[in-house]
Amino acid sequence: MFHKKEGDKAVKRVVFALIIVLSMASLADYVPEKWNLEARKAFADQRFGVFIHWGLYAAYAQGEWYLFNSRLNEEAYSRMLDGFCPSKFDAKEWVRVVKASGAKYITITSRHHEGFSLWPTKVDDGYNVANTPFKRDILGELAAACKEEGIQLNFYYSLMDWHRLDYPEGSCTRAIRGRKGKCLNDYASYKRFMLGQIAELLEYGPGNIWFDGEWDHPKTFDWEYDEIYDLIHSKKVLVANNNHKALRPKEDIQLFERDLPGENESGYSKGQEVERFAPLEQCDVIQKNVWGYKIGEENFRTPEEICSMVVRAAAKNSNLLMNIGPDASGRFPKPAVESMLKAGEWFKANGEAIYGTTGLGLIKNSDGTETALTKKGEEVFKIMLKPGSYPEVNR
Ligand code: FHN
Repeated sequence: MFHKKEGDKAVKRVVFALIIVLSMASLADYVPEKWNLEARKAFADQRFGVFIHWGLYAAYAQGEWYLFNSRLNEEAYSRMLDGFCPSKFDAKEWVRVVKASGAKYITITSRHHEGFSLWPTKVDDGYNVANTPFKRDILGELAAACKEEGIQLNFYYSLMDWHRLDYPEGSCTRAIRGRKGKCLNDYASYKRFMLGQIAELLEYGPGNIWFDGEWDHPKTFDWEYDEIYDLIHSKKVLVANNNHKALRPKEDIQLFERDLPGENESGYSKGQEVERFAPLEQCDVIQKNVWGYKIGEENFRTPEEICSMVVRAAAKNSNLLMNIGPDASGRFPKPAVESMLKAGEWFKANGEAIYGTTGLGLIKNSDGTETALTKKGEEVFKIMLKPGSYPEVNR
């Protein structure tokens, strides 16, 4: 006997399976267009970029996870909106330092997990720079300065949100005080908001949108990326997602957090296959152990370290995205600037062995040194790496 209820259930199951299969088929059928392949190549050729983590958290000077770590109530934390006034912010000066360091692009946190936006977005509840005493469009000024100097600008965008109540609570967001019992858990509304913000960001002409925070939800959570990625691709902009997973179709750049591709140094990329046909990017920190500015943390990378990290990444066919966290005044910390400018001198003399090259591998020598191999055209560069020294390029 076939009951109607069971029949309905079976139909539902078949429809559900069909939806999954069809959505997988549409992803699997994805073939990157010509502009996309060219943009991927141009991105990979740059080899060295500067990451910037900046938001309200800079005013607290305790790193970008301060809201979470301090266990402050979100409502209390967000009052810093009235205290955000980085009087020394100068986009041209940032770009001058980035360019002189030998880096070719900037990726800035347009909005980190705390939920505060660095541009006067029209689609949020006012949690953005327009409602601070500073008022200025930080991303707009930076985009203009980058354009003037031929530096590409990309936008980090947090999927996870500690401020908005429509964001569906996940493993980490559950711990944010002040949200309990208030969450609407309305992904349709949250996705509309993200699409609105991303559309605004695309108007600044970025090279890529760099997502982060997917890991707040289990694998089964459907972020409905298709619509988001299609919007980004429609403006000929690349997609990157720091989900610590293998690349999915429509994702253009594989990311490695504090980790040389294939080495799982930070523990985020265990068993992760390294893409052979997509650009790779390793991100890391200049102020050790933290992305957003932390007062009192004086452990900054030396120029020798920065150059060696770029060389090691290049040997692995990857870019390196070195992070700087500007302070509450809007300035890059002085030791970061000093290291970056010195690194720039090395790139001026040796950039040929880095930019536009293909990585041929990293050999670990028995005496603790390493030999990095890169190639441009027919020319192979052998780069010797010794701890504490600048890399030495041999042809
Ligand atoms: O939680 C963030 C962290 O603050 C930082 O933005 C890094 C950059 O790769 N990503 C996240 C951790 O995966």
